[in-house]
Amino acid sequence: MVSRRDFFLGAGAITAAVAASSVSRTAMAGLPEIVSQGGPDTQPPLQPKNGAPYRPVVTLNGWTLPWRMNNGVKEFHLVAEPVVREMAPGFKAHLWGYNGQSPGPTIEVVEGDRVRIFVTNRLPEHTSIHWHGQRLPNGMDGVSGLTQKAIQPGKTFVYEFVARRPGTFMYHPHADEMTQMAMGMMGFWVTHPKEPHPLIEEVDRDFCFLLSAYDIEPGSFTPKIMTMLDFNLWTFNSRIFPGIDPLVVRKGDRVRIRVGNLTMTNHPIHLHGHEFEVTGTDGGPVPKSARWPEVTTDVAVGQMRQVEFIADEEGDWALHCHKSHHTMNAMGHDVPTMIGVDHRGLAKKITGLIPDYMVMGERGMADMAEMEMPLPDNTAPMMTGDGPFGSVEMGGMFTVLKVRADQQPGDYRDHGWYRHPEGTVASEWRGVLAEPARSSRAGGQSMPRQQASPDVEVNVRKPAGHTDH
Ligand SMILES: [Cu+2]
Repeated sequence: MVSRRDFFLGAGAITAAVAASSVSRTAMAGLPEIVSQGGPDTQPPLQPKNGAPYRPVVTLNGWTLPWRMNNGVKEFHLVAEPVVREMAPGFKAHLWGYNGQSPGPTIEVVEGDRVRIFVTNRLPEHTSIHWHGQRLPNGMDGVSGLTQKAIQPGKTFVYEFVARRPGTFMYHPHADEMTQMAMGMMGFWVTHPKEPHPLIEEVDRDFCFLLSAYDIEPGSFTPKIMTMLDFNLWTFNSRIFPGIDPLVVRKGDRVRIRVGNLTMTNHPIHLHGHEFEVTGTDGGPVPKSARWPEVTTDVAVGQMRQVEFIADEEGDWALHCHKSHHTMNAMGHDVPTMIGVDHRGLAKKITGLIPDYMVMGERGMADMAEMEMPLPDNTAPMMTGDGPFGSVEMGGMFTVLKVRADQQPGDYRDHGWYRHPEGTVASEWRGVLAEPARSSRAGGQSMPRQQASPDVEVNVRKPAGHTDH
């Protein structure tokens, strides 16, 4: 038998997991021990020690909550509490979450399992948990005021139901929802099928993450909860690129990625280099006759999608939200478009007034990724991330699917950048450049390169986050 320690592969450790066999009868009458997670590293899959076997999921920059078996019931203990979440190296957010992290731990069970979940509230206000997508008795649905009393600070409630259908689910509060979800309270739930299922394929790697968004002023720590639409941090599991771990797979693996959306807008999730099918939603498995190939699937608010593909193309493939503002980090969006505006001379004058003024965007925004722009202490650059060929110029909802022929089964570690075979990387043409042929109907002229008008007015706008001058 393999011990759980063997699965941790040095990526950090879940503290104080409790095996049912080591717990006395009196202890079993009490609450399950609280298991908490200190760091944001992706934890290796938690192999089931008891109950029906299954291939566990990997939660991106997250972990799965251990349980204890009590008389055939799987018992979990969730603690709603304030947490500090590292969103990217050097940038910490003060959020609310569960068991030390936001999002909370993934809960994994098997179809037919009786599940008992103790929920302890250590928040300054009442809460509840709604088990999104589950078939359960109405009084276990977690809508405070409607199906139960709210869980007051310091109190512990018990939820109990049978995980009736297999699939992809999530959990989140249904009490002061606007505040509590804007603060990061959410978690993933996977119910594995109890036997081979005609619509649920066995996969080699099974990843999951939630989409969440925050509005945190550069230099501050706490999200502005009143924000309705203009968020500045778009996250996979409360992490932003380059803080999001890659999805590392072996060439030829059948891969499943499960995504749930708890932001205020939709996210078209796009994978490079492969086609996938949507094989399930929070409503259950999709009939085979209703599946079609995609490279992007839109995940609307409150929805979950599970996509599957064979990872048969080696390389480092981008996986990201296709809304280009969602692959950026915190930055004011009220910066005017300056492309084509010639700042020569003007920037010098402004620098006399505002010493660290920087002209942004006259040749596009890519300079932002390479400029050493002064940042407040607690934030992340808008466009960043070093790849093997330079800056990736990304942020937010962006990560990499790493497909490797020599990745060992069960190994999720990142072994570095892809080594491209000779002659397979786009490169500079060093031959002669011919004059482009122009169509006579197009007037034989392209658009002028610069605005010719001498009357262009340029207002001085400082980068967001600069309030000290
Ligand atoms: Cu998006």
